[in-house]
Amino acid sequence: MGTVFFVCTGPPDNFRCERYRPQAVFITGGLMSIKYLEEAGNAFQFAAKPVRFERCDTGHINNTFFVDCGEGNPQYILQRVNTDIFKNPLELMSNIKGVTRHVAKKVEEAGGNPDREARKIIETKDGNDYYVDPDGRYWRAYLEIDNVISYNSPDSPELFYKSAVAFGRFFKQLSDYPADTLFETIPNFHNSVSRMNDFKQAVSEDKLGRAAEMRSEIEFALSKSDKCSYIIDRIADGRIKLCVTHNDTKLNNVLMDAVTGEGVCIIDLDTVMPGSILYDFGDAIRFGASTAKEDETDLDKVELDLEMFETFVRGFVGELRDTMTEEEILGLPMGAYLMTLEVGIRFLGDYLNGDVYFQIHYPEQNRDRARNQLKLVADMDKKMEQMNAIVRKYL
Ligand code: GN1
Ligand code: MG
Repeated sequence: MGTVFFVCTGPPDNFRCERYRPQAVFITGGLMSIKYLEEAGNAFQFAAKPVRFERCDTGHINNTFFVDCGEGNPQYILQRVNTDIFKNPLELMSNIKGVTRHVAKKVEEAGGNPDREARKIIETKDGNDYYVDPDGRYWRAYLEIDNVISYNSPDSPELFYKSAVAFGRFFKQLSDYPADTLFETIPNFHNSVSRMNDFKQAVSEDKLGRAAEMRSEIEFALSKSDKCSYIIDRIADGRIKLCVTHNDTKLNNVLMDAVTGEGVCIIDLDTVMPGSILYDFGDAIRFGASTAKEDETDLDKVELDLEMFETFVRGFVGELRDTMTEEEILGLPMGAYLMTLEVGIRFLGDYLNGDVYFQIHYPEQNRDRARNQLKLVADMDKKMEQMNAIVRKYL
């Protein structure tokens, strides 16, 4: 395991994120194999033929591999897109192409390095954005960025602050992007009302008879139904703007410089769509300002850290002061609340549906994730006044 592919440099204790930790090494014909991985690896315009693939286990949707093309060559990311979820991969890729080009241009104008500060799509040898394997599955590739770390939990407020600045900057870079040219890769992605309706349906169908075991969590979630329309009502009447948003602003979607700790590049652009800034703020809080990881099973460990909350507000609002309206700043706590509730009921709904959406690494993982997120919601209920007081300081 010692010589497996690492893109980070620095002391070993910096490899805090599993993204860069060799959990499972996939050498074709070795430990495990994924059908057509090697063919896919050979289809793209990489600097040399891949010598090793390493699986990245962090994401819950696509299958992601780090590709090592040998000493002295750049490294790449190869992904098999989950087309059960992203039903139109061509539209998906068209979004990503447009957005990455736009960000690259902004980086260049600011005198930065677009290969490092923007995701770079690698084309196939025949000039496409995608390789389609003989089973009809879609693969894509990106240039990997070196000397970066992706964190699964922020180990200091400073780091979380830097991630807030990075997400704020990304939002700003896309503020003049023609939103109407973006496809909705997953319709109603952060429409909490429709998420709640899906959840209710999963409860009433109770396909695997799991609802009885989850009765108290289900009741708790359902009791929050009337809060779900907070953001969409405000978008509908214009109090909150519809802009281009990332929609999956987990801390591990910012690559941070291994030396300076500054945010380098925002990744995972599958869900870049028109949305509200409250979504991006909220999702970042539910993931990064929790005192525990998303699937921590000791619920006593799961709380909202108000210091981290304020740190993120400072970085995010600081970066977006000129763009955000008072209504949006005041709505940030509800953004955090709803994004946490939403993913809680998505995990729980998926558990009831038989784990058909999120990838799991053990049978009850979606149940555990759901309990964790709903515990965080309960803690936010208690801390809402404090959150409101914090954001008012930044008006
Ligand atoms: C999924 O695959 P990943 O980890 O980037 C999900 C997000 C959830 C997240 C929960 C397309 O993201 O919406 O917030 O899991 N992405 C999709 O960790 O559904
Ligand atoms: Mg994602």
